[in-house]
Amino acid sequence: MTSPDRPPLRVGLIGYAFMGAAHSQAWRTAPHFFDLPLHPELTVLAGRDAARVAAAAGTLGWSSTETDWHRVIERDDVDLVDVCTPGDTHAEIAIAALEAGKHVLCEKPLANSVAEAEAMAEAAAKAATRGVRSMVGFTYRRVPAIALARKLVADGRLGDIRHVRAQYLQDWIADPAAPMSWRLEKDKAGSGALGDIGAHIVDLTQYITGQQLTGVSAMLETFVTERPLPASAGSLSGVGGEGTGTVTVDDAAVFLGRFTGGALGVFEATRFALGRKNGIRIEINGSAGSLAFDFEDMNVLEFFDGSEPAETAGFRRVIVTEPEHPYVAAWWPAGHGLGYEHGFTHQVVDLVTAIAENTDPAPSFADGLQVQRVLDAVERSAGDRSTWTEIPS
Ligand code: SOE
Repeated sequence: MTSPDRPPLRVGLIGYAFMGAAHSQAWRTAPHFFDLPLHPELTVLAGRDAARVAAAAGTLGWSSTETDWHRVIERDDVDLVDVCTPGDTHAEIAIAALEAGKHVLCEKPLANSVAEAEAMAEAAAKAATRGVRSMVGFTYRRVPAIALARKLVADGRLGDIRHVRAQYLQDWIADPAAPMSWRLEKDKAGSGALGDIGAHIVDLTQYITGQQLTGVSAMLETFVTERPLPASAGSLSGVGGEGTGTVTVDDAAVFLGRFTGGALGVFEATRFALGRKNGIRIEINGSAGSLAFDFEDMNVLEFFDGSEPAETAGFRRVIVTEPEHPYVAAWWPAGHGLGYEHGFTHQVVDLVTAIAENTDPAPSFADGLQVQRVLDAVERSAGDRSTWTEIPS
């Protein structure tokens, strides 16, 4: 529990859809379960539609509202700007906030292009010299089972890493009748499954292994190119009405990668894995052991210890709910488990702590830029058919 007499950290949130709601829950909850060095205050929520943002502020717990994000940055009762908008506005908002001396939390992927991400990382580095901090929102790093996976690799329990196998499987647009949304428009989202969910498995595999991707070979596919516009023209996505819209992003991305330590990577990010809802599956095979994770069973990490005698060797299910694991002691007794929203709360805990300690939070905008460079390499590789070897029929 954070004492109410801790110095305040006054937050301005921009955007109130799925991510805005998840971030609001985290800002509200973190001070009730963790003893934070600063006390977050939900000061202002910004959105374009006055009536909708006022209703959202009431639901999500924000004290005031603005209909222009510039006002959030101009207010002297805001210390931190939390960017939960589509990717086409991340750079403009985050850079303006940093230059105004506001700390920034920005949703992933950092930007819609490498050029934008470079400008954001440069602004963040400059701001850091003035004690202004920034973080990009790769929240799955903050699942205790992922922290354990990273620790096992760092402690050498897997030996030399040979294989990294990562999938992010969803199916929310597998039905061709699923309507258009901003996530399906390149000028708003930057890319489709690749940036939205592929970014997570790029960040996670690099975080767990401590290695970075040095090169990729890729394929992108758009299975459904026309979709019905949402019935209501005023939908949050900003598109709507009669007729159809054209999908201008990938529905699925598959790519091979090589890591700095020599490991081979196989990646798949798709919104067409019918039956899979939020299946982040990672398996890492090393010379001394292996591990496997599935977000749809997120409190468990499977671990194979290669030093076990053959008669008892096998993947064992570690239930990562003991208080020794990061964050867990603040929540429930062993075995009761955490959920999707806890990663966002842990993100707030680590960001607030870094700000109070005057240190740079991780993942930084530089980390977000590196992921953006991987996404860009995937898109360039997918567009280059010269490396594709046809099989004669
Ligand atoms: C995509 O549907 C999405 O909402 C991602 O944008 C989020 O980053 C992920 O946490 C859940 O799925």
